[in-house]
Amino acid sequence: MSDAVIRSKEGRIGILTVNNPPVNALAAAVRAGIKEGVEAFAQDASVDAIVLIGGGRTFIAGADIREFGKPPSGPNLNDVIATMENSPKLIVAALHGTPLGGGLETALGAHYRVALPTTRMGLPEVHLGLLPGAGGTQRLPRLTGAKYALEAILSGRHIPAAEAKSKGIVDAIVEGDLLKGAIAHTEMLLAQKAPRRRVRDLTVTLESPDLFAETEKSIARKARGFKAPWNIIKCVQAAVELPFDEGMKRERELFVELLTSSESAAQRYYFFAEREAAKVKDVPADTPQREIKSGGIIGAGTMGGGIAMNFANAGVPVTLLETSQEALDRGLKTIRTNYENTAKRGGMKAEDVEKRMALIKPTLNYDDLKDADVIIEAVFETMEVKETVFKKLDEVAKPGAILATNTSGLDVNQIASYTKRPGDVIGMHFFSPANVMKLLENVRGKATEKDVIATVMSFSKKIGKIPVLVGVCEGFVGNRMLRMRGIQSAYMMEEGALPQQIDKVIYDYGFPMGPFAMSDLAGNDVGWRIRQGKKEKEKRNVRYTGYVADAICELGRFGQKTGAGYYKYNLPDRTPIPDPEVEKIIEETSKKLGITRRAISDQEILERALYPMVNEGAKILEEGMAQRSLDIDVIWVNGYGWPVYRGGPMWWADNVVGLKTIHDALLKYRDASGDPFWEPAPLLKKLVQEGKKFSSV
Ligand code: TC6
Repeated sequence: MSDAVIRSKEGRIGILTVNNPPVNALAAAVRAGIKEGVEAFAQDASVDAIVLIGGGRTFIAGADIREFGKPPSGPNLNDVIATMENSPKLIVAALHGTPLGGGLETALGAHYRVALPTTRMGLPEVHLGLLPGAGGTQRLPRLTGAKYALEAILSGRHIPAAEAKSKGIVDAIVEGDLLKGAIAHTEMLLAQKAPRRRVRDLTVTLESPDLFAETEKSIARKARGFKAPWNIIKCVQAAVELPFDEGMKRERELFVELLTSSESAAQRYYFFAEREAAKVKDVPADTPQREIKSGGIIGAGTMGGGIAMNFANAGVPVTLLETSQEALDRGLKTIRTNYENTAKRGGMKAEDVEKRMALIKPTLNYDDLKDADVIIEAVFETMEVKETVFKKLDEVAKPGAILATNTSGLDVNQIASYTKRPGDVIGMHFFSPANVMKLLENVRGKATEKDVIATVMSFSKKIGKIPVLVGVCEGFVGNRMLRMRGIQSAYMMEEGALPQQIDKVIYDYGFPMGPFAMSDLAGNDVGWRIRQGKKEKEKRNVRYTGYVADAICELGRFGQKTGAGYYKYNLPDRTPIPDPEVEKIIEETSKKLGITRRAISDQEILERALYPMVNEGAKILEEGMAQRSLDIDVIWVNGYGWPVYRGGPMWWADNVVGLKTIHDALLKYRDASGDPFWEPAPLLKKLVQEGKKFSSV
C-alpha cells in the first residue's frame, strides 16, 4: 500500500484520504491508491460505505499535468472511476478546496458528494487545451443538463459550492469539520438505504435542439485558433445522443486528439511558465519580505488611476497624489466612472463602488505619503520630472518604503540614483489599462535589494497581476521585442505590402489584431511626437521607419480617435476599413525612397514580423534581461496578445518552427537586404550549433 492514499476507518465507514501535496494531483500512485482502497474496502466485511477525501489544502485538484505526454503508468483514471462507480459499497466524496479537472471527475464517480461552503470546483481542462477526458463531459451533463454543463466546461470556471448544490453536482453542503460531516451524511444515506447512485445511469436533459449549433456560433470569435472548445461541444453532444459507453469512447478519441496537439502542449507549458515566472533565481522563496499595508501613487492620470484601482480592488488603502486639484478631481472621476460601469455590467456589487473609492485617498501634499509602504510614480515620461519626484520621495518616504517607477522606457538605475536609497528603488511597469492588463514587468535595478524584489513580486500577485522580473534595458522585454516587429512592418509596407495584408497575417496567426490596427487603436500621434522629439532619423542605426507613419500623422490621421489612421472608420463603429488614400500615401513614399514595389507573400510577412522578435528575445536572454525564455513568453502572452496556444515567441521558436529554421531565415534576409539588422544573435547561433533550445538556457 502506497502512502499516496491512506486508508482508515471510523466505525463502519472506510476512509480514503488522498495524500499527495501540494494539491493532491492524480499521480499514478494516487490513482492506484484509490483503486486498491476501494477494492480492499469492498472485500472488508467491517466496512459498509466509503468516504473519499483529500488531505491538506484541497481535494484532488486534477490530473498531474506533468505526467501528460509521458508514457502512461499505473491504472488509467477511467478504470479507477469505473471501479468506484461499480463498487458494491456506497461511496461519498467529501470536497474541499479546489476539486478540479480529474479531481472533480473522480468525485463524479462517487455515488454522492458533499462539500464545504468554501469549495470551488470545476472542469478547467479547456485552459490546458484539453477536455475533461475521464468522463467529465459525459457525467456532468447527466447531473446538470447539457446547457449548464457545456457552459461550465467551455469556460472552465470555478463553481462555488452553493451553485454546485443548486445544480445537483453536490448533494449536500456541510458546515464545520468536513470529514465528520461526510461521515454523518454517509450514515444518513445508509440508514435510508439510499441506492448506490451511478451518474452514468442518469439521462441527459437537452434544453434546446439548437444548443450545439448556437454554442458554436457564440464561441466562434473567442475560440478562434483553439482546438479544445470545438471538441468539448462534440463530446457533450455525444453525451446527449449516445449511450454512456459509446459517449465515453467518443470522449477518449477527442481527448487524445487534443493531448497530442501542439496547441495543448503549448498551453500546458504555459500553465507552469506563468507560475515559474513569479520565481526569481537568486531570491529564495523564503527571503523575508517587507510588509505592505498601504501604498501611495504619484500621478492620477490614466496610468496612476488604473494602478490605484488595483490597490483598492485588493483592499489595500492607497493615497493618490496630484499637483493640482483639477487633475486630482479628474482622476478620481475617471476611477469612479470605471467602477460604476463595472457595477452596471454586473462585474461588482453596487455597494462595493463606495467601499473601493473609500480606499483611495486623494491628496496634493507629499507629506501624506510618509506612511506608505510602497510608492509608485506614474508621472510624465521625462527624466527631469522623474528626478524631481524621486528627490522629493527620498525626503518624505519612511525608511524601508519601496519606491517604484512605472516608467516604460527610462533608465531605472538613473532614477534610483536620485535617491540616497537606490536599493529600495525598483521599476513596476504596468500596461495600459492598468486596472485590466494582467502583465507587470518588474524591473530590477543594479542596486535593487533582494527583499524589495521578493516583496514586489509577491505583492504583484496580491493585486491580481502576473509578475515577470526583467532587467534595465531600452523597452525592457516586451517593447524591445515589439519594436522589431514594428521596424519590419514599416519596411514591408514601403516595399510592397499594405497595412491590411500585414495585419491579416498577424491576426490569422492568432494575435487579436495586427500592428497597424493596433497603432490606430493606441493613437499614431504618440509615436509621431516621440520621433519628432528624438530626431529619430539621425539617431537610429536602423533605416528610418517613420516615413509613412509621419505622412499619415501630418494629415491628422491619428487613428480611431480621429476616425482615420492606417484605416478609415465609420465611428462609432471601430471596424478598420482599408483606405485608398492611405494606399496612395504608401505608394508615393515607396516612390520617393526609390523602391520598386513588389508582391510580398504572407509567409515572408510572418517570418519578417516574428523571427526578428525571437532573435531579439535571444539577445535579451543572453544579456540576462530576462531570467529564462519562459519569462519572455509570459510577457508576450499576457501583455501583447501572443496566442497562448502557440506558447509565446520562444516556445514557438523552440518547438514549432525550430531554431535552425529561424537562424537560416535570418541569414537569408540579411544576405538579400545587406541589412545588419538580420544578424543572428550569438546565443541563437550557439544553440543552433549545439542542437539546443532556448529552454535549456
Ligand atoms: C485534468 O485533470 C485532466 C484530466 C483528464 C484525465 C484523463 N498537476 O497554482 P498554485 C502545482 S487536467 C501538477 O501555485 P494555488 C503548481 O505547479 C488538470 N502540479 O497554487 C504549484 O507547484 P510549485 C485539471 C500542479 O493555491 C503548486 O501545485 N486541473 C497541478 O494558487 C501550487 O499551485 C487543473 O487544471 C496539477 N494539476 O492554486 C488545476 N496543479 O509550488 C490546475 C497545481 O512547485 N491548478 N500544481 O510551483 C490550479 O488551477 C491551481 O494550481 C490550484 C491551486 C487552484 C489547484
